[in-house]
Amino acid sequence: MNELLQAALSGQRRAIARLMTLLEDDAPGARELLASLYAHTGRAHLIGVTGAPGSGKSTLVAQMAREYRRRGLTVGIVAVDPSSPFSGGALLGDRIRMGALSGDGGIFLRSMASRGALGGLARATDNVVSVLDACGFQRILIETVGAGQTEIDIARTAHTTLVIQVPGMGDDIQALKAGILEIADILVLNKADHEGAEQTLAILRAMLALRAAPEGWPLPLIRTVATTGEGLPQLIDAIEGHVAYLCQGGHLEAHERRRAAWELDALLREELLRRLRAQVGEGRYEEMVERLAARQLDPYAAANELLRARPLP
Ligand SMILES: Nc1nc2c(ncn2[C@@H]2O[C@H](COP(=O)(O)OP(=O)(O)OP(=O)(O)O)[C@@H](O)[C@H]2O)c(=O)[nH]1
Ligand SMILES: [Mg+2]
Repeated sequence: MNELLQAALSGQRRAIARLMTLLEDDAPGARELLASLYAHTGRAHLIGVTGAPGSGKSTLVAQMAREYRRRGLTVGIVAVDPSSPFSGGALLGDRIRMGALSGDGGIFLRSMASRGALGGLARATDNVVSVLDACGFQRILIETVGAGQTEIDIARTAHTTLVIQVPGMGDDIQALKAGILEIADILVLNKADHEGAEQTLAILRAMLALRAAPEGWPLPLIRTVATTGEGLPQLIDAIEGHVAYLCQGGHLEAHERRRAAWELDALLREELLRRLRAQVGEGRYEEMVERLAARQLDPYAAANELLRARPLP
């Protein structure tokens, strides 16, 4: 087996980081590495943490890591969109360091820039998660800013998805209406020390009560103060409850099948598109885009024409 892979699997931190970088850059040999890696994955429990900018995700993730370490579990952390400029939040790495967890070999943190990841952020995240999983980290926390597609993609990756809400009406409740409840396995009201927390809690409870009676997993609502660690044992208990739930009755297998199909479809879509575009030629493709933009064609007609197109002689 590849030396670097061996070193990473035996827990050498520099090797783990280097392996992640190779995969991120899609360096020569990356595909083979990923293939060897894959056989070692499938043991970690993946936990997605999503919510609006500044809702306290990084602070919460640092506290979750601390609580898991107390319980003797190792933790990998992936920060997909570290601190948006407008929230005033610190980088997750800073929070981990502040929490004096950085010297702990049972924690591995990787930050990912959302720009420029080859093959898209979701795939890059999957690769980092695979490395952490293969290297034996038992719980993997994935922080993403709730901003549409990314959070949905991460929810597909994660076994357990936490949706973070904060006190206050308006946008937060709008986000819930926009279907975020569908991806949540656990709802968290963070900043429960803020004014209006009780009111928001009441609204959230009412919304949960209004939902069609869920079969199986009853979506829990946990209140936390990430800055002090209040509510963290309850949050980790809820996550572990979900782990236990998934392990019964084939839920985990169903989740893995959905995820596998989704990953395969994503790769096929990309490759088929690449082949089709190569076949029709960039010129004709661009021409079709122009005609579409000029409303000379509708999207279905344009797609059909390209699908029927034969390579130019
Ligand atoms: N009062 C209070 N402040 C909190 C709480 N949780 C987080 N904060 C503060 O809220 C700010 C943003 O926290 P972050 O953890 O950086 O939030 P984030 O969601 O990771 O932010 P982005 O990654 O930038 O989207 C920081 O100043 C935190 O100290 C909480 O429960 N109560
Ligand atoms: Mg953050």
